[in-house]
Amino acid sequence: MATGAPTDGIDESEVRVAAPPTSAVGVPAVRHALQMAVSQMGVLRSAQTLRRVNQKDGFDCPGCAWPEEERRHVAEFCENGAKAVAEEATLRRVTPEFFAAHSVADLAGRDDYWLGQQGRLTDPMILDEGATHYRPATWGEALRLVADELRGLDSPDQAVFYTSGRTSNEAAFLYQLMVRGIGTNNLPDCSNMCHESSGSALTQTLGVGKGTVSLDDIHDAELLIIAGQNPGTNHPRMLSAVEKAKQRGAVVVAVNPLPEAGLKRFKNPQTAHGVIAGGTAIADEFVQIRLGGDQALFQAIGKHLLEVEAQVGGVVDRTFIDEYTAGFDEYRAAVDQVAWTDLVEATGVPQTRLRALADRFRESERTIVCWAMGLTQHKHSVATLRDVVNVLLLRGDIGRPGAGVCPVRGHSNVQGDRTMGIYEKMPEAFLAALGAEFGFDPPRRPGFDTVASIRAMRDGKVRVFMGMGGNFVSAAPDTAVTEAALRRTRLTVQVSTKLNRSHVVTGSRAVILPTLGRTDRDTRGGRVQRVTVEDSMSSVHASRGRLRPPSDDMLSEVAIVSRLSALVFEGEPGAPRADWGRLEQDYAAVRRHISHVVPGFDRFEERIEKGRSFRLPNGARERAFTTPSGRAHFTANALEYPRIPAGRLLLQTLRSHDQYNTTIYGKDDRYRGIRGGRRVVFVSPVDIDASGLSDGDLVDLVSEWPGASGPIERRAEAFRVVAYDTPVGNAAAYYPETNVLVPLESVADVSGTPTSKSVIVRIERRRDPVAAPIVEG
Ligand SMILES: Nc1nc2c(c(=O)[nH]1)N[C@H]1C(S)=C(S)[C@@H](COP(=O)(O)OP(=O)(O)OC[C@H]3O[C@@H](n4cnc5c(=O)[nH]c(N)nc54)[C@H](O)[C@@H]3O)O[C@H]1N2
Ligand SMILES: Nc1nc2c(c(=O)[nH]1)N[C@H]1C(S)=C(S)[C@@H](COP(=O)(O)OP(=O)(O)OC[C@H]3O[C@@H](n4cnc5c(=O)[nH]c(N)nc54)[C@H](O)[C@@H]3O)O[C@H]1N2
Ligand SMILES: [Mo]
Repeated sequence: MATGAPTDGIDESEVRVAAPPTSAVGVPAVRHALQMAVSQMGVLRSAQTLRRVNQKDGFDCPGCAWPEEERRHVAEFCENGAKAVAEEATLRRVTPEFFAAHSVADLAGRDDYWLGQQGRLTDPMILDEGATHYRPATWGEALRLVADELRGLDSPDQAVFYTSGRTSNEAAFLYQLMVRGIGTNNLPDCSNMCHESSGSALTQTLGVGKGTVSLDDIHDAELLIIAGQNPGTNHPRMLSAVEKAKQRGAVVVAVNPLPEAGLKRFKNPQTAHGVIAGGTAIADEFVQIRLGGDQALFQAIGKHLLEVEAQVGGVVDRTFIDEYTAGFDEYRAAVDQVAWTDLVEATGVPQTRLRALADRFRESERTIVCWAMGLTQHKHSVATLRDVVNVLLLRGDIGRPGAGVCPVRGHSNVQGDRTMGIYEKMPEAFLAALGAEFGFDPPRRPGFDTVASIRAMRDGKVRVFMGMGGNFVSAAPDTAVTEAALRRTRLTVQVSTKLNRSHVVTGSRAVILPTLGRTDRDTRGGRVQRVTVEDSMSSVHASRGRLRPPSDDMLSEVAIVSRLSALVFEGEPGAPRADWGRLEQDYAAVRRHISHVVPGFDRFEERIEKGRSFRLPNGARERAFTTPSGRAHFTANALEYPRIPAGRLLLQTLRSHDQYNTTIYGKDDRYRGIRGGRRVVFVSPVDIDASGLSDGDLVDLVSEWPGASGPIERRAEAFRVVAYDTPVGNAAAYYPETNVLVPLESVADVSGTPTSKSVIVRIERRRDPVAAPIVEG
């Protein structure tokens, strides 16, 4: 069976490669975003919609979780936010007629780009057992089908309930209530594939699995480290904050295997300086690190700081360490033992440069480390992030203005969903409060995370898969295994805004429940309802859509969960006691429940009135560490880094500039000089030479993973080799095309996150080089 997006007839001979640009954003970005918006929404709707992004009383941008500046200019413009909005607010529609014209097999033969371009889903659809086509259904019939299947389970653990990070706080809270009411904690989410390593490391060391800084802290930092993150594409609004810090004298260091354009120079489209002059140089220093070398980098910094401390003193913040932390001696002993030769080998950075970088920490009174997927998606990610924390603790850089940890979240409400209880192992205090509020007994057995869910489905232990947003099939690792796993279930249910692969790789039966997005007006109980979200810096605010929904018969996520819950719990004695009919009509009633269950949400309704926002409590920020000991913890971590076998490369799978995770906006990656194709693999010219390849060759990528009887191979076909500035031995290619290569078994220690940034591959030549002209950049 073919898996993943189809690969027949792929022709990347049209791919154009040019030298990557040396700056990001600026006027071309604005032009590009407007073109995409107008093609999806038309001129009028584009103007109306883009004006309201992230404005007070407007809607929260579905693009990313970076917080808004307090004083927002009209149209704080971000190219990729505008693209995310345009995708959702598109005027294209996927109607029952569309499903009548396209069989599921036909749809399965299209790629993610084509599927996403068809537009917004408008009607509940059912795929009956053995049917070739989805058929339209009423809400009543579709929800009844799902409820009956859930009520018929032998055990509640035979169902799995996934969540992606766009779901509002209100919907997420009701969803986890429904799931726990059914009797399981099987609540995998996109975070398991994303920042789970951050949560694991920070909870253990600082007592809170979230960042400790605010936007003001970013502005006030003296030293900003941006490691394993490509903000020019994935968090463009972050660059405005970094620009402000730079204007106040901050030093910025980018740590990345790739010289990403957005880290070099930022042309702020809001300012004359950005538009007319050359923009702001972002990184004062670019550390081109080997994939997976970051733990070594931070150990090197800690080692140098402690060496200088031993020689001349005055480096570490002794008062802070004594008063607030534990484990310092163990940490010191551990870094004392690591050899500089190993640190240099792991990072690919000379010792003198490592020491010079450490001196920047010594010279800075306020340091912030920002990171994203480059640090979280490795086998040793949790240890890496613990070593980041170690260095900040040495200098007392936690819980003081202008300093701290800044894991930069992905989806716009991924952090809020977790706060609301979307987690397979919520702490007892939360479960107890939930049970008390709704008069039932929530299950205490930990549930499945994403990888455990796939394993359970693969092994035939799951009958129902439900997705609250997202695109599980394409986002999850090991595409062939994941697809086969989902096909073993009896029912797959997707609550979605847009068509994607998860609608065409199904259980024996499938249901599509179309839902409202952030930009849509949500009228319930005669009033336009608001929802709330939490950004990457723990700030909660309301979001209200304004656009007319794609069809009049659509339901919000809150309404879908409420109605489904009412059907599932009908006549069930031990079910949560909730007035589902009321909750569906009045989201303030949902918020009232949240304020009783979730810490930090007291006076919830009042605090989000009139576009206001409030910050959730964060002990680490106040140096009131909520670890069991009440202290922040240094940790001693054995040094790990990837060893690459001879003749192999270490592949990272990452995002292009024209995609939002599995949603593909277009086939260009402007900031890396790529146009017209996505099946490219970036390889160092040294490795290209050494393997007898040439730039422009067409190759297969083959990943290798040890199996019981010899290595197991996974293949991604037909990629064009692009000579690129990446460390020798490292390569890069886009996700989700390469997810087929990521073994399900390959996960991060502790957090269980798939190791999407370190896949061992070999490259096999397919045929003669495609003639790919180099265009002028
Ligand atoms: N436009 C747009 N915005 C998005 C998204 C999107 O797809 N499109 N996705 C959203 C989501 S869910 C997320 S999680 C974020 C993702 O935001 P990012 O984490 O920026 O996304 P990636 O493309 O995975 O980029 C990883 C970066 O880390 C670097 N890197 C890879 N491995 C290593 C390593 O071992 N060490 C170091 N130091 N660097 C490394 C890569 O070269 C790349 O620059 O963005 C969010 N925002
Ligand atoms: N190889 C590899 N794999 C990865 C990654 C990687 O870097 N490399 N990154 C991982 C990361 S960081 C993440 S976060 C995951 C992303 O995994 P997911 O969150 O599952 O994937 P998305 O592509 O963001 O989901 C897009 C779909 O969400 C639906 N949607 C959009 N908005 C809404 C909404 O408001 N409500 C509802 N109900 N549905 C909506 C649409 O139907 C759309 O098709 O992928 C992970 N997978
Ligand atoms: Mo993510």
